[in-house]
Amino acid sequence: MVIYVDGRFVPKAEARVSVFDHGFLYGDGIFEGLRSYGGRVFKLAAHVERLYHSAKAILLQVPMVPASMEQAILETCRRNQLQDGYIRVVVSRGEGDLGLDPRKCPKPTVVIIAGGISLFPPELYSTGLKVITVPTRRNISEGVNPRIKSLNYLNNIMAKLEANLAGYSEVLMLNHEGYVVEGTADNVFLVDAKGNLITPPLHAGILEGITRNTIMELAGGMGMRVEEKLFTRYDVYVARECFLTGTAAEVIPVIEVDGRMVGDGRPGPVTRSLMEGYGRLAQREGTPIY
Ligand code: PXG
Repeated sequence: MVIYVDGRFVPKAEARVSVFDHGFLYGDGIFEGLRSYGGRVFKLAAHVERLYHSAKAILLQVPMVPASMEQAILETCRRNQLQDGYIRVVVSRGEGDLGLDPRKCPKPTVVIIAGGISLFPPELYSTGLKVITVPTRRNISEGVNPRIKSLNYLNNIMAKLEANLAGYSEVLMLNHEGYVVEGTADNVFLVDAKGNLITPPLHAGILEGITRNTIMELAGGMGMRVEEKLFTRYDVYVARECFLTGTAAEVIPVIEVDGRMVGDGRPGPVTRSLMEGYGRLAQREGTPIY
């Protein structure tokens, strides 16, 4: 495996960043996670655009234009002969001193890793996930806005730890007002009693997931009514179906929340057709690596 580090391709064992890098010292940086399917990078332009938006929000100047970033991602995939894989792009504030002043970091660090994926076990896609809600709330938008895909994932990791302590592997996170907003690395959808697809709006304090946008388009194309609106745990308990979406997880059914069975406790028909539709799209679309 070779890794892109600041414009050079280096073997995995030699890929290093400084212990003075503010990405390491303070989580001062941003990232993206992409997938490739059959030698094509899925939603490349959308991920690169979100990376630059995250950078802008934290006043970080990525040291290349977006078109060069796309090329660097594709070149990293080529050098690793990637077919079906997971790609991580990280841009940090760079090396500075031990104070947190970003002015001491003259050069951002750019790392691109093209490798394998660690997914939910395949059987969970047919049986569905059991999740809980936890005490840790999603960051408020007036703090580190959840729309920024920052290197600060402690908020989500705390929620994951609480789930793990209770014997679960995924959670539904609530925002500071108690609305259901996200998984730890996934967006959330419901199918309500009328058969409408519902997902929290961006102003609830969520990452604008690229899979989320794809699923909303796909569902619209299948003639479903899609609404972005706030919902509570109660709405999830009485929903017909619930699922999570994300680049790594794709579409994964949720069949139990806080001990309440969702629907009949099995992945529902809407979830299953969206899982299928997403899979087909991912195999068909994407920027060719080769
Ligand atoms: N919400 C949060 C908080 C996320 O971190 C998503 C939603 C889904 O977004 P996309 O654009 O992927 O549909 C994410 C995804 C991983 C991984 O390896 C994914 C994310 C973060 C860390 C790891 O699955 N972000």
